[in-house]
Amino acid sequence: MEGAFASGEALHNDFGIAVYKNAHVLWLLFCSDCIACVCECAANLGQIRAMKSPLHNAVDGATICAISTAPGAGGIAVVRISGDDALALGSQVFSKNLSVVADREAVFGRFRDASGTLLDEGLALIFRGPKSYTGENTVEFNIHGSTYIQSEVMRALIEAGCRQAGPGEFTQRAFLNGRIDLTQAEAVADLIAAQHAGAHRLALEQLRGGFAKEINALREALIGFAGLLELELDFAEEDVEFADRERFDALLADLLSRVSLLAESFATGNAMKEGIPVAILGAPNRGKSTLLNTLLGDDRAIVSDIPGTTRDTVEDTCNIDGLKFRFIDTAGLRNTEDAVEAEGIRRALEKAAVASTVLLVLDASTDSNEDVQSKIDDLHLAKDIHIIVVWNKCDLAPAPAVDACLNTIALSASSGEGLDDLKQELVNHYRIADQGHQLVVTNLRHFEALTSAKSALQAVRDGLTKEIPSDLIAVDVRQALHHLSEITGAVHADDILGHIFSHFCIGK
Ligand SMILES: Nc1nc2c(ncn2[C@@H]2O[C@H](COP(=O)(O)OP(=O)(O)OP(=O)(O)O)[C@@H](O)[C@H]2O)c(=O)[nH]1
Ligand SMILES: [Mg+2]
Repeated sequence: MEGAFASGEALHNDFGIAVYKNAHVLWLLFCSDCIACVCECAANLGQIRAMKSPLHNAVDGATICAISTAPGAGGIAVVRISGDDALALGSQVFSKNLSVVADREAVFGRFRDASGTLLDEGLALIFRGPKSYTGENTVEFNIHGSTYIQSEVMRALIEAGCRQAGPGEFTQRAFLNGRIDLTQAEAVADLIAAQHAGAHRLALEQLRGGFAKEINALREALIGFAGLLELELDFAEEDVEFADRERFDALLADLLSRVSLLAESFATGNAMKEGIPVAILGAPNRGKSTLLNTLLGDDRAIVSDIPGTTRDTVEDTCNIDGLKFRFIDTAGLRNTEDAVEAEGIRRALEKAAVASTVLLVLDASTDSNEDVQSKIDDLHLAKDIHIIVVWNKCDLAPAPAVDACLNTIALSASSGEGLDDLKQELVNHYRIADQGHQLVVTNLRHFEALTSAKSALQAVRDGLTKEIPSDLIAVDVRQALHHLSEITGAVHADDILGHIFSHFCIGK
Protein backbone atom coordinates (compact mmCIF):
# COMPACT_ATOMS: atom_id res chain seq x y z
CA MET A 1 0.00 0.00 0.00
CA GLU A 2 2.75 2.37 0.91
CA GLY A 3 4.25 1.93 -2.52
CA ALA A 4 1.16 3.50 -4.03
CA PHE A 5 2.23 6.86 -2.66
CA ALA A 6 5.74 7.74 -3.60
CA SER A 7 5.61 11.26 -2.22
CA GLY A 8 3.55 13.41 0.12
CA GLU A 9 2.32 15.42 -2.85
CA ALA A 10 0.53 12.43 -4.31
CA LEU A 11 -1.64 12.43 -1.26
CA HIS A 12 -3.26 15.80 -1.73
CA ASN A 13 -6.82 14.98 -2.50
CA ASP A 14 -9.79 17.20 -3.16
CA PHE A 15 -9.85 18.36 0.42
CA GLY A 16 -6.16 19.31 0.35
CA ILE A 17 -5.20 16.90 3.10
CA ALA A 18 -1.48 16.24 3.50
CA VAL A 19 -0.03 13.25 5.32
CA TYR A 20 3.52 12.49 6.26
CA LYS A 21 5.48 9.44 7.42
CA ASN A 22 2.79 7.22 8.88
CA ALA A 23 2.10 4.07 6.88
CA HIS A 24 -1.25 3.36 8.53
CA VAL A 25 -2.50 6.78 7.55
CA LEU A 26 -1.24 6.20 4.02
CA TRP A 27 -3.52 3.22 3.77
CA LEU A 28 -6.49 5.26 4.97
CA LEU A 29 -5.89 7.92 2.41
CA PHE A 30 -5.59 5.38 -0.34
CA CYS A 31 -9.24 4.76 0.43
CA SER A 32 -10.07 8.42 0.63
CA ASP A 33 -10.57 8.70 -3.14
CA CYS A 34 -14.03 7.82 -2.20
CA ILE A 35 -15.64 9.76 0.61
CA ALA A 36 -17.68 6.76 1.64
CA CYS A 37 -14.47 4.78 2.15
CA VAL A 38 -13.09 7.50 4.36
CA CYS A 39 -16.19 7.16 6.46
CA GLU A 40 -15.77 3.40 6.57
CA CYS A 41 -12.18 3.77 7.65
CA ALA A 42 -12.63 6.38 10.34
CA ALA A 43 -13.10 4.55 13.60
CA ASN A 44 -15.57 6.99 15.17
CA LEU A 45 -18.05 7.03 12.35
CA GLY A 46 -20.34 4.31 13.58
CA GLN A 47 -22.85 6.97 14.51
CA ILE A 48 -22.79 8.50 11.04
CA ARG A 49 -23.18 5.07 9.43
CA ALA A 50 -26.19 4.47 11.61
CA MET A 51 -27.71 7.64 10.21
CA LYS A 52 -27.43 6.23 6.70
CA SER A 53 -29.11 2.89 7.25
CA PRO A 54 -32.83 2.55 6.59
CA LEU A 55 -34.84 1.24 9.49
CA HIS A 56 -36.30 -2.19 9.07
CA ASN A 57 -36.89 -3.09 12.65
CA ALA A 58 -39.78 -0.98 13.83
CA VAL A 59 -42.67 -2.69 11.98
CA ASP A 60 -44.55 -5.11 14.20
CA GLY A 61 -45.40 -8.50 12.72
CA ALA A 62 -49.09 -7.76 12.29
CA THR A 63 -50.88 -7.85 8.97
CA ILE A 64 -52.94 -4.66 8.90
CA CYS A 65 -56.14 -3.75 7.09
CA ALA A 66 -58.16 -0.56 6.56
CA ILE A 67 -60.72 1.03 4.29
CA SER A 68 -58.62 3.28 2.03
CA THR A 69 -61.44 5.18 0.35
CA ALA A 70 -63.16 8.16 1.96
CA PRO A 71 -65.62 7.44 4.80
CA GLY A 72 -69.24 7.00 3.77
CA ALA A 73 -71.03 5.28 0.91
CA GLY A 74 -69.66 5.38 -2.64
CA GLY A 75 -69.72 3.51 -5.93
CA ILE A 76 -66.87 1.31 -4.82
CA ALA A 77 -64.66 1.14 -1.74
CA VAL A 78 -61.09 -0.10 -1.46
CA VAL A 79 -60.02 -2.23 1.48
CA ARG A 80 -56.28 -2.60 1.75
CA ILE A 81 -54.33 -5.35 3.54
CA SER A 82 -50.56 -5.24 4.14
CA GLY A 83 -48.15 -7.59 5.87
CA ASP A 84 -46.48 -10.98 5.54
CA ASP A 85 -49.80 -12.81 5.75
CA ALA A 86 -51.80 -10.46 3.53
CA LEU A 87 -52.37 -13.06 0.81
CA ALA A 88 -53.24 -15.86 3.25
CA LEU A 89 -55.58 -13.76 5.42
CA GLY A 90 -57.14 -12.10 2.38
CA SER A 91 -57.86 -15.58 0.93
CA GLN A 92 -59.89 -16.43 4.03
CA VAL A 93 -62.59 -13.91 3.08
CA PHE A 94 -62.24 -14.24 -0.71
CA SER A 95 -63.41 -17.11 -2.90
CA LYS A 96 -60.04 -17.53 -4.62
CA ASN A 97 -56.65 -18.52 -3.26
CA LEU A 98 -54.72 -15.26 -3.57
CA SER A 99 -51.37 -17.00 -3.04
CA VAL A 100 -51.54 -18.39 -6.58
CA VAL A 101 -52.72 -15.17 -8.23
CA ALA A 102 -50.03 -13.49 -10.31
CA ASP A 103 -48.43 -10.31 -9.03
CA ARG A 104 -50.30 -7.11 -9.90
CA GLU A 105 -53.19 -9.09 -11.32
CA ALA A 106 -56.84 -8.36 -10.51
CA VAL A 107 -59.15 -11.34 -10.01
CA PHE A 108 -62.90 -11.42 -9.61
CA GLY A 109 -64.44 -13.34 -6.69
CA ARG A 110 -66.90 -13.40 -3.81
CA PHE A 111 -66.42 -12.17 -0.25
CA ARG A 112 -67.68 -14.29 2.65
CA ASP A 113 -67.21 -14.13 6.41
CA ALA A 114 -66.05 -17.06 8.58
CA SER A 115 -69.58 -18.45 8.85
CA GLY A 116 -69.85 -18.56 5.04
CA THR A 117 -72.30 -15.65 4.74
CA LEU A 118 -72.00 -14.00 1.35
CA LEU A 119 -71.01 -10.33 1.82
CA ASP A 120 -70.27 -9.05 -1.66
CA GLU A 121 -68.54 -9.73 -4.94
CA GLY A 122 -65.70 -7.72 -6.41
CA LEU A 123 -62.01 -7.65 -7.26
CA ALA A 124 -58.78 -8.51 -5.49
CA LEU A 125 -55.53 -6.96 -6.66
CA ILE A 126 -52.20 -8.44 -5.54
CA PHE A 127 -48.86 -6.69 -4.97
CA ARG A 128 -46.11 -8.89 -3.59
CA GLY A 129 -43.45 -7.21 -1.47
CA PRO A 130 -41.07 -5.56 -1.82
CA LYS A 131 -42.65 -4.13 -4.99
CA SER A 132 -45.62 -2.60 -3.27
CA TYR A 133 -46.43 0.75 -1.65
CA THR A 134 -45.56 -0.53 1.83
CA GLY A 135 -42.79 -2.85 0.67
CA GLU A 136 -44.84 -5.75 2.08
CA ASN A 137 -47.30 -8.21 0.54
CA THR A 138 -50.41 -6.18 -0.18
CA VAL A 139 -53.94 -7.00 -1.26
CA GLU A 140 -56.47 -4.41 -2.37
CA PHE A 141 -60.11 -5.44 -2.44
CA ASN A 142 -62.46 -3.42 -4.61
CA ILE A 143 -65.89 -3.89 -3.10
CA HIS A 144 -69.25 -2.19 -3.46
CA GLY A 145 -69.16 1.03 -1.49
CA SER A 146 -72.07 0.58 0.91
CA THR A 147 -71.01 1.36 4.47
CA TYR A 148 -72.55 -1.97 5.55
CA ILE A 149 -70.45 -4.00 3.11
CA GLN A 150 -67.33 -2.04 4.03
CA SER A 151 -67.72 -2.73 7.74
CA GLU A 152 -68.66 -6.38 7.16
CA VAL A 153 -65.58 -7.03 5.00
CA MET A 154 -63.43 -5.30 7.65
CA ARG A 155 -65.04 -7.42 10.37
CA ALA A 156 -64.37 -10.59 8.40
CA LEU A 157 -60.71 -9.63 7.89
CA ILE A 158 -60.20 -8.83 11.58
CA GLU A 159 -61.81 -12.16 12.51
CA ALA A 160 -59.41 -13.84 10.09
CA GLY A 161 -56.45 -12.33 11.99
CA CYS A 162 -55.75 -8.89 10.54
CA ARG A 163 -55.33 -5.83 12.74
CA GLN A 164 -57.11 -2.55 11.97
CA ALA A 165 -54.44 -0.12 10.71
CA GLY A 166 -53.77 3.12 12.56
CA PRO A 167 -53.67 6.54 10.83
CA GLY A 168 -51.00 6.60 8.11
CA GLU A 169 -49.76 3.14 9.05
CA PHE A 170 -49.38 1.99 5.43
CA THR A 171 -47.22 5.02 4.66
CA GLN A 172 -45.34 4.59 7.94
CA ARG A 173 -44.50 1.04 6.90
CA ALA A 174 -43.41 2.31 3.47
CA PHE A 175 -41.00 4.61 5.32
CA LEU A 176 -39.81 2.03 7.84
CA ASN A 177 -39.28 -0.50 5.07
CA GLY A 178 -37.11 2.00 3.19
CA ARG A 179 -39.52 2.46 0.25
CA ILE A 180 -39.72 6.24 0.77
CA ASP A 181 -37.99 8.74 3.03
CA LEU A 182 -39.75 10.90 5.58
CA THR A 183 -40.06 13.92 3.28
CA GLN A 184 -41.85 11.74 0.74
CA ALA A 185 -44.14 10.33 3.43
CA GLU A 186 -45.02 13.89 4.44
CA ALA A 187 -45.57 14.77 0.78
CA VAL A 188 -48.16 11.98 0.55
CA ALA A 189 -50.16 13.70 3.33
CA ASP A 190 -49.71 17.09 1.63
CA LEU A 191 -50.83 15.67 -1.70
CA ILE A 192 -54.00 14.27 -0.18
CA ALA A 193 -54.67 17.59 1.59
CA ALA A 194 -53.84 19.80 -1.44
CA GLN A 195 -56.83 21.90 -2.46
CA HIS A 196 -55.26 24.07 -5.12
CA ALA A 197 -52.75 23.76 -7.94
CA GLY A 198 -49.89 25.46 -6.04
CA ALA A 199 -50.02 23.12 -3.03
CA HIS A 200 -50.54 20.16 -5.35
CA ARG A 201 -47.44 20.98 -7.41
CA LEU A 202 -45.25 21.49 -4.31
CA ALA A 203 -46.42 18.20 -2.79
CA LEU A 204 -45.83 16.31 -6.04
CA GLU A 205 -42.32 17.71 -6.35
CA GLN A 206 -41.50 16.66 -2.80
CA LEU A 207 -43.00 13.23 -3.41
CA ARG A 208 -40.75 12.80 -6.44
CA GLY A 209 -37.79 13.18 -4.10
CA GLY A 210 -36.09 16.37 -5.35
CA PHE A 211 -35.90 17.86 -1.89
CA ALA A 212 -34.60 14.66 -0.27
CA LYS A 213 -31.97 14.40 -3.02
CA GLU A 214 -30.63 17.85 -2.16
CA ILE A 215 -30.63 17.05 1.58
CA ASN A 216 -28.78 13.79 0.89
CA ALA A 217 -26.24 15.63 -1.27
CA LEU A 218 -25.65 18.08 1.59
CA ARG A 219 -25.29 15.19 4.01
CA GLU A 220 -22.81 13.39 1.77
CA ALA A 221 -20.66 16.51 1.49
CA LEU A 222 -20.79 16.96 5.24
CA ILE A 223 -20.01 13.28 5.86
CA GLY A 224 -16.93 13.69 3.67
CA PHE A 225 -15.91 16.64 5.77
CA ALA A 226 -16.72 14.79 9.00
CA GLY A 227 -14.70 11.79 7.85
CA LEU A 228 -11.60 13.87 7.35
CA LEU A 229 -12.09 15.65 10.64
CA GLU A 230 -12.49 12.32 12.42
CA LEU A 231 -9.29 11.13 10.78
CA GLU A 232 -7.47 14.10 12.17
CA LEU A 233 -8.90 13.28 15.58
CA ASP A 234 -7.98 9.60 15.36
CA PHE A 235 -4.43 10.42 14.48
CA ALA A 236 -4.03 13.47 16.64
CA GLU A 237 -0.88 11.96 18.15
CA GLU A 238 0.63 11.40 14.78
CA ASP A 239 2.00 13.62 12.10
CA VAL A 240 -1.27 14.42 10.34
CA GLU A 241 -2.53 17.87 9.51
CA PHE A 242 -5.00 19.54 7.25
CA ALA A 243 -2.92 21.25 4.64
CA ASP A 244 -5.62 23.47 3.30
CA ARG A 245 -8.27 24.67 5.72
CA GLU A 246 -9.41 27.20 3.14
CA ARG A 247 -10.81 24.30 1.14
CA PHE A 248 -12.87 23.28 4.13
CA ASP A 249 -14.02 26.83 4.59
CA ALA A 250 -15.09 26.99 0.95
CA LEU A 251 -16.98 23.71 1.33
CA LEU A 252 -18.69 25.02 4.46
CA ALA A 253 -19.56 28.31 2.78
CA ASP A 254 -21.19 26.34 -0.04
CA LEU A 255 -23.11 24.11 2.39
CA LEU A 256 -24.23 27.13 4.40
CA SER A 257 -25.52 28.99 1.38
CA ARG A 258 -27.44 25.92 0.13
CA VAL A 259 -28.97 25.30 3.56
CA SER A 260 -29.82 29.01 3.93
CA LEU A 261 -31.46 29.09 0.50
CA LEU A 262 -33.67 26.15 1.45
CA ALA A 263 -34.55 27.69 4.84
CA GLU A 264 -35.39 31.03 3.22
CA SER A 265 -37.68 29.35 0.69
CA PHE A 266 -39.98 28.35 3.56
CA ALA A 267 -41.59 31.80 3.64
CA THR A 268 -42.72 31.36 0.02
CA GLY A 269 -43.40 27.64 0.34
CA ASN A 270 -45.52 28.02 3.44
CA ALA A 271 -47.45 30.92 1.92
CA MET A 272 -48.17 28.89 -1.21
CA LYS A 273 -49.38 25.95 0.81
CA GLU A 274 -51.45 27.80 3.41
CA GLY A 275 -52.50 30.76 1.25
CA ILE A 276 -50.38 33.77 0.31
CA PRO A 277 -51.21 36.49 2.88
CA VAL A 278 -52.39 39.70 1.23
CA ALA A 279 -53.21 42.53 3.68
CA ILE A 280 -55.63 45.25 2.53
CA LEU A 281 -54.63 48.57 4.11
CA GLY A 282 -55.62 52.21 3.81
CA ALA A 283 -57.44 55.07 5.47
CA PRO A 284 -61.12 54.65 6.42
CA ASN A 285 -63.81 54.57 3.73
CA ARG A 286 -61.39 53.82 0.87
CA GLY A 287 -63.34 50.65 0.03
CA LYS A 288 -61.09 48.02 1.63
CA SER A 289 -63.97 45.87 2.86
CA THR A 290 -65.76 46.24 -0.48
CA LEU A 291 -62.58 45.04 -2.21
CA LEU A 292 -62.32 42.02 0.13
CA ASN A 293 -65.91 41.06 -0.58
CA THR A 294 -65.50 41.45 -4.34
CA LEU A 295 -62.28 39.40 -4.36
CA LEU A 296 -63.91 36.62 -2.35
CA GLY A 297 -67.20 36.83 -4.23
CA ASP A 298 -68.83 36.80 -0.80
CA ASP A 299 -70.38 39.34 1.54
CA ARG A 300 -67.73 38.63 4.16
CA ALA A 301 -67.07 42.06 5.74
CA ILE A 302 -69.48 44.86 6.71
CA VAL A 303 -69.43 47.77 4.26
CA SER A 304 -70.78 51.23 5.11
CA ASP A 305 -70.05 54.85 4.37
CA ILE A 306 -69.30 55.46 8.07
CA PRO A 307 -65.52 55.87 8.42
CA GLY A 308 -64.04 53.29 10.82
CA THR A 309 -66.60 50.53 10.10
CA THR A 310 -64.06 47.71 10.22
CA ARG A 311 -62.47 47.24 13.64
CA ASP A 312 -61.12 43.69 13.78
CA THR A 313 -59.30 42.01 10.92
CA VAL A 314 -61.48 39.91 8.62
CA GLU A 315 -59.79 37.27 6.47
CA ASP A 316 -60.60 34.46 4.10
CA THR A 317 -58.95 32.52 1.31
CA CYS A 318 -59.72 32.11 -2.35
CA ASN A 319 -57.98 30.48 -5.30
CA ILE A 320 -56.93 32.60 -8.24
CA ASP A 321 -55.55 30.71 -11.21
CA GLY A 322 -54.48 27.76 -9.09
CA LEU A 323 -52.81 29.85 -6.38
CA LYS A 324 -54.32 30.17 -2.93
CA PHE A 325 -54.43 33.71 -1.49
CA ARG A 326 -55.48 34.75 2.01
CA PHE A 327 -56.96 38.25 1.85
CA ILE A 328 -57.00 40.20 5.11
CA ASP A 329 -59.27 43.24 5.47
CA THR A 330 -58.15 45.62 8.19
CA ALA A 331 -59.31 48.65 10.17
CA GLY A 332 -58.92 52.01 8.40
CA LEU A 333 -55.68 53.78 9.36
CA ARG A 334 -56.09 57.15 11.04
CA ASN A 335 -55.25 58.96 14.27
CA THR A 336 -57.87 58.10 16.81
CA GLU A 337 -58.66 58.55 20.51
CA ASP A 338 -60.94 55.52 20.45
CA ALA A 339 -59.18 52.66 22.25
CA VAL A 340 -61.02 49.93 20.33
CA GLU A 341 -60.30 51.52 16.98
CA ALA A 342 -56.66 52.05 17.99
CA GLU A 343 -56.38 48.34 18.80
CA GLY A 344 -57.86 47.56 15.36
CA ILE A 345 -55.21 49.77 13.73
CA ARG A 346 -52.44 48.08 15.73
CA ARG A 347 -53.70 44.71 14.48
CA ALA A 348 -53.87 46.03 10.92
CA LEU A 349 -50.20 47.02 11.02
CA GLU A 350 -49.30 43.72 12.65
CA LYS A 351 -50.97 41.82 9.79
CA ALA A 352 -49.26 44.04 7.24
CA ALA A 353 -45.87 43.24 8.75
CA VAL A 354 -46.30 39.50 8.16
CA ALA A 355 -48.11 39.72 4.83
CA SER A 356 -46.43 38.79 1.53
CA THR A 357 -48.34 41.47 -0.34
CA VAL A 358 -49.90 44.72 0.92
CA LEU A 359 -52.65 46.39 -1.08
CA LEU A 360 -52.62 50.09 -0.18
CA VAL A 361 -56.13 51.23 -1.08
CA LEU A 362 -56.63 54.87 -2.08
CA ASP A 363 -59.76 56.65 -3.23
CA ALA A 364 -59.37 57.99 -6.78
CA SER A 365 -62.10 60.54 -6.14
CA THR A 366 -60.60 62.06 -2.97
CA ASP A 367 -56.94 61.11 -2.45
CA SER A 368 -54.07 63.09 -3.89
CA ASN A 369 -51.28 61.48 -5.86
CA GLU A 370 -48.62 63.58 -4.22
CA ASP A 371 -47.86 61.78 -1.01
CA VAL A 372 -48.37 58.16 -2.03
CA GLN A 373 -44.76 57.24 -1.30
CA SER A 374 -44.94 58.85 2.15
CA LYS A 375 -48.14 56.88 2.87
CA ILE A 376 -46.21 53.72 2.02
CA ASP A 377 -43.25 54.83 4.16
CA ASP A 378 -45.60 55.44 7.09
CA LEU A 379 -46.50 51.74 7.09
CA HIS A 380 -42.85 50.84 7.91
CA LEU A 381 -43.03 47.63 5.90
CA ALA A 382 -40.09 45.30 5.39
CA LYS A 383 -38.26 45.86 2.11
CA ASP A 384 -39.21 42.52 0.59
CA ILE A 385 -42.98 42.98 1.00
CA HIS A 386 -44.71 43.22 -2.37
CA ILE A 387 -46.77 46.45 -2.41
CA ILE A 388 -49.56 47.28 -4.83
CA VAL A 389 -51.16 50.74 -4.79
CA VAL A 390 -54.86 50.24 -5.56
CA TRP A 391 -56.74 53.32 -6.80
CA ASN A 392 -60.31 52.40 -5.93
CA LYS A 393 -63.61 54.06 -6.93
CA CYS A 394 -62.44 54.61 -10.51
CA ASP A 395 -66.11 54.65 -11.45
CA LEU A 396 -66.18 58.09 -9.77
CA ALA A 397 -62.88 59.55 -11.02
CA PRO A 398 -59.94 58.37 -13.10
CA ALA A 399 -56.87 57.19 -11.18
CA PRO A 400 -54.33 59.99 -10.84
CA ALA A 401 -50.90 59.43 -12.36
CA VAL A 402 -48.29 58.32 -9.82
CA ASP A 403 -44.61 57.54 -9.66
CA ALA A 404 -43.87 54.96 -12.35
CA CYS A 405 -41.79 52.87 -9.92
CA LEU A 406 -44.88 52.08 -7.89
CA ASN A 407 -47.00 49.07 -8.71
CA THR A 408 -50.38 50.63 -9.42
CA ILE A 409 -53.80 49.22 -10.32
CA ALA A 410 -56.95 51.26 -10.97
CA LEU A 411 -60.26 49.57 -10.25
CA SER A 412 -63.73 49.89 -8.89
CA ALA A 413 -64.29 47.47 -6.02
CA SER A 414 -68.04 48.00 -6.12
CA SER A 415 -68.51 47.36 -9.85
CA GLY A 416 -65.65 44.88 -10.23
CA GLU A 417 -64.13 46.83 -13.10
CA GLY A 418 -60.33 46.45 -13.15
CA LEU A 419 -60.44 43.62 -10.63
CA ASP A 420 -58.97 41.18 -13.17
CA ASP A 421 -55.91 43.44 -13.49
CA LEU A 422 -55.33 43.16 -9.75
CA LYS A 423 -55.74 39.39 -9.85
CA GLN A 424 -53.38 39.17 -12.81
CA GLU A 425 -50.77 41.27 -11.02
CA LEU A 426 -50.97 39.00 -7.97
CA VAL A 427 -50.80 35.80 -9.97
CA ASN A 428 -47.94 37.07 -12.16
CA HIS A 429 -45.93 38.06 -9.11
CA TYR A 430 -46.29 34.69 -7.39
CA ARG A 431 -46.35 32.57 -10.51
CA ILE A 432 -42.89 33.90 -11.40
CA ALA A 433 -41.61 33.03 -7.92
CA ASP A 434 -43.39 29.69 -8.21
CA GLN A 435 -41.79 28.82 -11.53
CA GLY A 436 -38.26 29.44 -10.37
CA HIS A 437 -37.91 25.63 -10.22
CA GLN A 438 -35.75 25.96 -7.16
CA LEU A 439 -36.59 23.70 -4.28
CA VAL A 440 -39.20 25.17 -1.99
CA VAL A 441 -39.57 24.10 1.64
CA THR A 442 -43.19 23.89 2.70
CA ASN A 443 -42.97 22.00 5.96
CA LEU A 444 -42.34 23.64 9.35
CA ARG A 445 -40.44 20.59 10.62
CA HIS A 446 -38.04 20.81 7.67
CA PHE A 447 -37.64 24.54 8.17
CA GLU A 448 -36.78 24.08 11.85
CA ALA A 449 -34.26 21.33 11.11
CA LEU A 450 -32.67 23.45 8.36
CA THR A 451 -32.42 26.42 10.71
CA SER A 452 -30.72 24.25 13.34
CA ALA A 453 -28.39 22.75 10.72
CA LYS A 454 -27.52 26.26 9.60
CA SER A 455 -26.56 27.34 13.14
CA ALA A 456 -24.44 24.23 13.60
CA LEU A 457 -22.68 24.80 10.25
CA GLN A 458 -22.05 28.40 11.20
CA ALA A 459 -20.54 27.20 14.49
CA VAL A 460 -18.26 24.83 12.52
CA ARG A 461 -17.15 27.67 10.29
CA ASP A 462 -16.50 29.95 13.24
CA GLY A 463 -14.60 27.15 14.95
CA LEU A 464 -12.34 26.72 11.93
CA THR A 465 -11.71 30.46 11.75
CA LYS A 466 -10.85 30.62 15.44
CA GLU A 467 -8.77 27.43 15.09
CA ILE A 468 -10.52 25.73 17.99
CA PRO A 469 -9.60 22.05 18.56
CA SER A 470 -10.90 19.58 15.98
CA ASP A 471 -12.80 17.53 18.55
CA LEU A 472 -14.94 20.55 19.40
CA ILE A 473 -15.53 21.29 15.72
CA ALA A 474 -16.53 17.65 15.25
CA VAL A 475 -19.34 18.09 17.79
CA ASP A 476 -20.92 20.84 15.67
CA VAL A 477 -20.39 18.83 12.48
CA ARG A 478 -22.25 15.90 14.02
CA GLN A 479 -24.98 18.27 15.15
CA ALA A 480 -25.42 19.66 11.62
CA LEU A 481 -25.45 16.13 10.23
CA HIS A 482 -28.04 15.12 12.80
CA HIS A 483 -30.40 17.94 11.82
CA LEU A 484 -30.08 17.22 8.10
CA SER A 485 -30.64 13.53 8.77
CA GLU A 486 -33.79 14.31 10.75
CA ILE A 487 -35.36 15.81 7.64
CA THR A 488 -35.27 12.65 5.56
CA GLY A 489 -35.81 10.46 8.62
CA ALA A 490 -32.36 8.85 8.42
CA VAL A 491 -32.43 9.59 12.15
CA HIS A 492 -35.71 10.08 13.89
CA ALA A 493 -37.35 10.01 17.28
CA ASP A 494 -40.42 7.82 17.69
CA ASP A 495 -42.51 10.71 18.99
CA ILE A 496 -41.77 12.69 15.82
CA LEU A 497 -42.88 9.75 13.67
CA GLY A 498 -45.97 9.38 15.84
CA HIS A 499 -46.76 13.05 15.38
CA ILE A 500 -46.28 12.97 11.60
CA PHE A 501 -48.32 9.85 10.93
CA SER A 502 -51.10 10.66 13.37
CA HIS A 503 -52.09 13.43 10.96
CA PHE A 504 -52.69 10.97 8.13
CA CYS A 505 -56.04 9.44 7.40
CA ILE A 506 -56.65 5.81 8.22
CA GLY A 507 -56.13 3.67 5.14
CA LYS A 508 -53.19 5.68 3.75
N1 LIG B 1 -68.54 54.50 -6.01
C1 LIG B 1 -67.87 53.60 -5.33
N2 LIG B 1 -68.06 53.43 -4.02
C2 LIG B 1 -67.35 52.51 -3.37
C3 LIG B 1 -66.41 51.68 -4.02
N3 LIG B 1 -65.85 50.87 -3.10
C4 LIG B 1 -66.42 51.16 -1.92
N4 LIG B 1 -67.31 52.14 -2.08
C5 LIG B 1 -68.13 52.73 -1.01
O1 LIG B 1 -67.29 53.37 -0.08
C6 LIG B 1 -67.83 53.28 1.23
C7 LIG B 1 -66.83 52.67 2.17
O2 LIG B 1 -66.59 51.33 1.77
P1 LIG B 1 -65.92 50.28 2.74
O3 LIG B 1 -65.61 49.08 1.92
O4 LIG B 1 -66.72 50.06 3.95
O5 LIG B 1 -64.60 51.07 3.11
P2 LIG B 1 -63.45 50.66 4.11
O6 LIG B 1 -62.17 51.11 3.53
O7 LIG B 1 -63.55 49.22 4.46
O8 LIG B 1 -63.77 51.55 5.35
P3 LIG B 1 -63.41 51.30 6.91
O9 LIG B 1 -63.83 49.94 7.28
O10 LIG B 1 -64.20 52.35 7.58
O11 LIG B 1 -61.95 51.53 7.05
C8 LIG B 1 -69.09 52.44 1.09
O12 LIG B 1 -70.20 53.29 1.01
C9 LIG B 1 -68.89 51.70 -0.22
O13 LIG B 1 -70.11 51.37 -0.86
C10 LIG B 1 -66.24 51.85 -5.43
O14 LIG B 1 -65.45 51.20 -6.10
N5 LIG B 1 -66.97 52.82 -6.02
MG1 LIG C 1 -63.87 48.23 6.20
